[in-house]
Amino acid sequence: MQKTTTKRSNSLDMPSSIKYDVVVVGAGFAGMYLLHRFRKMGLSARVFETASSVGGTWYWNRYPGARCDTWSIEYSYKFSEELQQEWEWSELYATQPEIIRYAKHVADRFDLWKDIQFNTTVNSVVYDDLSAKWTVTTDAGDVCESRFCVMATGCISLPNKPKFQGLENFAGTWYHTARWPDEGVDFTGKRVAVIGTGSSGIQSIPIIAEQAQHLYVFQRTPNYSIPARNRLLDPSEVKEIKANYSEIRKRAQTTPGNQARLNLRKENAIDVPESERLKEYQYRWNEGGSSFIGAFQDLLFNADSNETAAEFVRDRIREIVHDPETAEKLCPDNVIGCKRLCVDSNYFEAFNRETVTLIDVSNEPIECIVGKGPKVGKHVYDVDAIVFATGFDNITGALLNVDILGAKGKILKEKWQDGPRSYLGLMTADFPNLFTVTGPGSPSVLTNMIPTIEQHVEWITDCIDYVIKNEYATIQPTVEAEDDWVNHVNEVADRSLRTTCNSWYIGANIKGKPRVYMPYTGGFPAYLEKCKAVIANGYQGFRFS
Ligand code: FAD
Ligand code: N01
Repeated sequence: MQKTTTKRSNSLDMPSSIKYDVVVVGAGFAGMYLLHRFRKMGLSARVFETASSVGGTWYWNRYPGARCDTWSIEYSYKFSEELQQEWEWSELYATQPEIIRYAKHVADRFDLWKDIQFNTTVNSVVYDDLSAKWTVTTDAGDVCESRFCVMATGCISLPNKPKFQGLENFAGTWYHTARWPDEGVDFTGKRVAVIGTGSSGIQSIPIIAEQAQHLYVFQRTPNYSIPARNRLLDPSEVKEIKANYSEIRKRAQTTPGNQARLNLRKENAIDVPESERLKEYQYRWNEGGSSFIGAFQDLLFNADSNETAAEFVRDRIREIVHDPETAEKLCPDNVIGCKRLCVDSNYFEAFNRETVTLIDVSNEPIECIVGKGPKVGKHVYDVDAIVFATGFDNITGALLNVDILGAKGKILKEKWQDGPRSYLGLMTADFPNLFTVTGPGSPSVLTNMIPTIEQHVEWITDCIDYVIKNEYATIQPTVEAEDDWVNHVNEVADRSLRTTCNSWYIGANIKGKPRVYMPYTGGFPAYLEKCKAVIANGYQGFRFS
């Protein structure tokens, strides 16, 4: 279909409005694949992206040590057999630069660049009841009209920059891991503070520790972390994987995390003798990576079972870290796997350096930042640089950062003020023809995200195709279907141990955010079946106009 330029009739001062069939917000792996699919459907599509290039997460998170902790072979698109055969991953866990090279290769291969408008942030997305169209406005002054709108704004994309009082007085330089300078930062000879010990802190701390004259790590909550045991991929291993790629991808879909390597064992930890449990934990610890949590199927459901795995990891921390007091401070006491399990390369080992000091701020928080650095109680830590590894406003943050107004002037922020309400994480009632990729209520961040994103993109594009072919004007979920799904998402989450800690999954990291477990914990296979059944039953739970 052709795009046309029209003048908005209601105001002579308004910029000209361009019409598209679809507008996509975000050019990460979700936005890129959406564009490819819409093109194949013959639709005119425009992607708006704040960044100056593709890759989303991997464009922004360039901090030292940034790499995926999903097996690179699986953390990649599967929609094109040619693509997955031609691309060569060099390591078990790909580095940020390698993932960006991959994203650019995809953009080249499928000729995506020309329909992506970079350096442009979408400010508002407003539905017009009469025309059944969305008006999208950007900070660059674009105003465009589209029939469908897909928010591919990312689950982990809006940085959480904690509002430390006095930061503006800090005499040194500060950074956020998710907005790292392109040219990199050399900490050689510098005194550095890292605030935050989630996945980003845990990946960057060992590398900053190698460079810094002295590193102070400010830890509010210790985290469980499993060694990555990253290594180069052997060419013969890659050849074998490529020969069986579709098998591996199919197997992944039968696992809760959409990841074949996770390898969930069917037994319960509590049912096997202690010696066998320890053997399994040791095996997985030696293998490395997040498949540790797949050691037994009840680890995230039975507190006693969970404690056996948690204590195993604490014992490894006590073994690695020489100073017993530091080791104890690094030992988490919550449920393992409740917060996202971290994967590291020499994280705990970094605390054996004389130049690394762990500052426990669990009881006494960082009061403020003064000219010299962070102040805790009476002590000021005199540093040249502060690294905020303080995470994100996850899942709903980037979405609600856009002013989204639906049918009859409904405001998404208001609708979701007590927590997100979505049918399958794909659509929300009263916002016709507006889709979300990996939205709240979908397995999203609990899975290997690229193939999970593909499943959403395919569902959304097939749905739009259905709407067009059947000559409907709009589609949206019914309130009943949405309520049922939200209740189901909550029930399933409550059955697990996942709601027992202050994780970002539950919105606990952002002041004032409603405490609702946002991702779907029922596992990828159950979710996939539900999505297929909805279509098989004529888009059950949706209504058309
Ligand atoms: P994103 O990659 O977040 O892209 C969203 C894009 O939308 C961004 O480029 C953003 O700039 C843009 N955007 C947002 N709002 C607007 C707006 N208003 N206007 C214009 N543009 C906008 N997942 C895994 O499965 N395995 C891993 O190992 C893994 N590692 C990770 C490591 C890090 C450091 C982080 C932060 C996340 C990691 N993730 C991992 C999750 C990761 O976010 C997803 O795997 C995936 O990259 C998400 O792709 P996306 O396209 O949905 O979103
Ligand atoms: O963010 P986080 P992240 N004072 O929210 C602390 C993905 N990811 O960027 O736990 C002191 O996990 C906060 O403390 P607490 C992955 O999904 C993946 O590390 O709230 N501390 C916590 O320690 C991950 O889960 C990969 O008590 C403060 C830290 O900051 C998600 O992105 C790599 C504070 C934030 O941890 C987010 O990870 C990186 C304060 N005022 C990211 N405010 C890989 O796959 C916050 N903190 C490898």
